Amino acid sequence: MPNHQHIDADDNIAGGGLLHRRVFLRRGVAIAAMSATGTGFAAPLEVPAWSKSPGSSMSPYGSPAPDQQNVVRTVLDLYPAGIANGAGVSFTPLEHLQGTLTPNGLFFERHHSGVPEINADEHRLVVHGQVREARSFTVDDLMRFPMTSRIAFIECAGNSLFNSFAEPQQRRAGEIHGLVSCAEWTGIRLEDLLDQTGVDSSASWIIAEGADAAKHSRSIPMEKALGGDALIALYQNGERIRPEQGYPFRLVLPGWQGSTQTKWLRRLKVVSAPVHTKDETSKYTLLQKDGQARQFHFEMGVKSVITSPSPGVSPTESGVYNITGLAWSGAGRITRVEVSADGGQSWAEAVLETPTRPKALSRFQQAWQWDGRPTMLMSRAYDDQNNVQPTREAWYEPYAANQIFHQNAIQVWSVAENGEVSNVYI
Ligand SMILES: Nc1nc2c(c(=O)[nH]1)N[C@H]1C(S)=C(S)[C@@H](COP(=O)(O)O)O[C@H]1N2
Ligand SMILES: [Mo]
Repeated sequence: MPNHQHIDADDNIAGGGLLHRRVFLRRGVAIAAMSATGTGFAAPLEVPAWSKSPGSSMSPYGSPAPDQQNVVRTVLDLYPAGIANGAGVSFTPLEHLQGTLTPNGLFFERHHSGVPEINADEHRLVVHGQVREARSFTVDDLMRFPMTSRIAFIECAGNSLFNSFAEPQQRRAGEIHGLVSCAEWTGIRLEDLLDQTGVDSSASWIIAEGADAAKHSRSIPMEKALGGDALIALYQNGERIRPEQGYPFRLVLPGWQGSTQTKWLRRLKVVSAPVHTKDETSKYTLLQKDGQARQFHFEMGVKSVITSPSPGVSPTESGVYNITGLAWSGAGRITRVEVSADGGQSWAEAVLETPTRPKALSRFQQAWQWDGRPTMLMSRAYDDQNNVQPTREAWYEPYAANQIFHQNAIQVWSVAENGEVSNVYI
């Protein structure tokens, strides 16, 4: 490429051909041509078409960047159309996201009977049962309470169930592990609400029922309800909670099974024993080897997953890469994440982004120089309650072969010579 540069006498700032750096600016064209190798920068900077006239006007509500059409949830209807509409899941595309908060439009969904169209003016929250005074609250009533904000993940008990299959399923990171999302929830402390009705001393559980056709219902121990972190959430990342997440409000129980966090909440009944609803007997129980099913296993286990590299997010050539991923624990705070790039023979402590918050997603980073040979990448998380993420084999130990819930085993990504990443069991 022709390069009409000229070196002035005062460009020489030292002997041996050392030049003032301004010559680099003059040599812009040559350097731009070199930038294919990653060493150049463009100068002089051309003025692109989009900079030559004013852009579009302000908008009442923003939208995602234009090249993000593939950054969407993967929707999985669990039944054929017409059988049980709206019963299914949609997965957060974890491999496309950074940071630790999930954009509201990409928060995963799990509905047992679709998203009800609730008229918020007519919707009520009834608190009754073993209380001093039963009450019915409108949305406006609830809006008058003092509000608390808390960053918390929600994870479906069925998250990662694809790794319970006998053969490893070839799906993207989010399509295996994306039934977890994290938001800043704002609402009323459940404790403050129950203070309004009073709770009998004989009461020890609360039934939380939703207004959807499934009447999703769970029995919640009183200790969690009064424990300080339980919320009736009206806001999600600052805006009113989305219809998919439970508009006009939902229960948020940080660290617990998603299933316990009743959306479209319409009733809290204070009782003295769990009521064994369909949602805590036919589902969300953990079948053991001995044929017994463990009920009321609420806390989500310590877990992590590498989101890059991952299937579809492949290294292209040997060189230095930044491995990144997410870690979380329903028991508390992530204290350590280790990464292995040799199939678990050796581990390095990854860098955790701080602050790490209890019962919220944490992000880890790990520099990696890939030599271009096949290898296996894994991550292992630790929390402040002395829990360690198990291997798949160790995780399975107590369970029957078809047990799928609370799958928090170490994910192994195999990297092939051509950089392709796949899901493997070791
Ligand atoms: N009313 C009602 N609440 C519900 C559900 C439901 O189907 N109906 N699904 C539960 C399950 S199983 C999960 S994992 C979470 C999912 O919350 P999300 O859709 O906001 O991600 O909501 C829980 N609360
Ligand atoms: Mo769930």
